[in-house]
Amino acid sequence: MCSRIRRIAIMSVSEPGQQQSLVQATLAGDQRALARVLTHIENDTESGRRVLDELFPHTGNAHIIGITGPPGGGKSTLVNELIRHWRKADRKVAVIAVDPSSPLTGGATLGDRIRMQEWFADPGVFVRSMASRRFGGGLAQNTIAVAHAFDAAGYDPIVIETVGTGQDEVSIAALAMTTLLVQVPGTGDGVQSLKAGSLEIGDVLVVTKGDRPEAAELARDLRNIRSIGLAAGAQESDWVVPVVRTSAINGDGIDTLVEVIDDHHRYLHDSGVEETRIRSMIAAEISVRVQQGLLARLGQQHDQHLQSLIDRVVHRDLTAVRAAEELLGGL
Ligand SMILES: Nc1nc2c(ncn2[C@@H]2O[C@H](COP(=O)(O)OP(=O)(O)O)[C@@H](O)[C@H]2O)c(=O)[nH]1
Ligand SMILES: [Mg+2]
Repeated sequence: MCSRIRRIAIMSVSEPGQQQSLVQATLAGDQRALARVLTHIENDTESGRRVLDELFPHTGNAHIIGITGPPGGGKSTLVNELIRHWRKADRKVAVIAVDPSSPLTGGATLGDRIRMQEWFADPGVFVRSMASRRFGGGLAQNTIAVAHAFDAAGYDPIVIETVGTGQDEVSIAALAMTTLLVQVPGTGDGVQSLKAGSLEIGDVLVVTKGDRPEAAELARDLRNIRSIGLAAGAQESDWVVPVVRTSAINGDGIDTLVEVIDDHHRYLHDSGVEETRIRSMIAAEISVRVQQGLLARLGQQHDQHLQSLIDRVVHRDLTAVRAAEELLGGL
């Protein structure tokens, strides 16, 4: 039943005229059209790709902000506070919440749903949850394509929330212009447990749950780490990574965070770093696609071929390195 409905939805944009009107409606700010477009793009259908072709020339205007940190770290709560501020300034805000949970739950936690209900009736806010599918909890594969659709539809800023687990943090930093790295006080391990280099991806360090007693100390420690150069900021040497302590309970630090996010955007622009960053974001996007494409092709390769290579490796006749070379050569 489900797949039949989906097929009908896909068919309905296969006509060039219908596709054109869906694109026009999306560009004009029609949320229902946008929702359909997002589904096509998320499913990476051919019509989704065509719609993206049409929308893409209208992109490049939004500030794409990544927010990452541990699960339960207060990211969604913080995003909710940021939305409130941006709405006061009459900005159209999109949020893409990438969740590692199973596709069955749609990626959103119950808490997220309740929180986001606040915006249900507000046409200036669009929240989309995406369950990360492959690559062990990494960025949902079409996250950035979804961000492009929001961009074309006039949303600015666009926030991508991801749970930070090693590699994801790096990929969110590669796909966003400004990355907020969330650090949580009171988890009992303070800054000692920080992995070397794990702070480097943040353009802004945010100590959430700032109302907790340990928050001030964590913020101080992070400032110290920054001053000895361990958190020198992403690639740019003359941006001093701010440490901002926020609390969703008493509202502290949210104004400052909004300002700091704007400062970073302005800095990227004024310093000329923006262009480099945009190029590396595009490079990251292409490389994710290439990886996906290669994996898909590998999967399609005759299993027989793979099995025979495995046999040879089993018999020490070939190294896995050479087996991989041979598979890649056949792509
Ligand atoms: N004390 C305190 N708790 C918070 C704050 N922000 C979020 N929380 C709580 O932390 C939990 C996880 O928050 P959530 O935003 O869903 O975290 P996420 O998984 O990082 O998105 C929830 O129970 C929130 O109520 C805060 O500023 N102060
Ligand atoms: Mg969340």
